[in-house]
Amino acid sequence: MKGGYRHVMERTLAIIKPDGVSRGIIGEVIKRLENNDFKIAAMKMLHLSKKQAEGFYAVHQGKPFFESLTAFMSSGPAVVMVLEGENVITRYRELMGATNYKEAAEGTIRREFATDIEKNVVHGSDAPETAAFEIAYYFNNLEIVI
Ligand code: IDP
Ligand code: MG
Repeated sequence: MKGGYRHVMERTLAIIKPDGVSRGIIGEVIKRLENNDFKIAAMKMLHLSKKQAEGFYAVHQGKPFFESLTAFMSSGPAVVMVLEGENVITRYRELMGATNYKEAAEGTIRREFATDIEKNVVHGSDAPETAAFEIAYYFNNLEIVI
């Protein structure tokens, strides 16, 4: 393994959350994806029901923020995307920044646009297993075009 760097082709699930859509920063997020060489393999807009948001965030069931988070995620339309590329899970999480925008690195999407620890504009899968579950939650194979 040259240089100790593993080249891993991956897919990840990205969401522009309802706060990002309602504040008119869909284009801003997509511009950053394109500028940073992320390949968009699938994309659509949808408005989750409360139940659908609870299913998507089932891993957080029982946490104090679960009720509020799933209400927020079902409060309006969101843009869901599949991104594909080498180490895309980590690379996209770096572009997003930390969950809490106050702790997010300078220049990240959350640092620049989030208004709240909950309303933090974007979602990204955190591991290959969660990415597979999350992609299948929104897309079938015919909808993933590369
Ligand atoms: P992540 O989106 O950076 O992976 P997670 O811990 O998976 O962060 O949490 C999922 C989402 O739940 C966050 O993006 C944020 O919207 C919300 N959230 C996480 N922690 C808190 C909290 O302490 N208070 C309120 N909302 C939170
Ligand atoms: Mg997460």
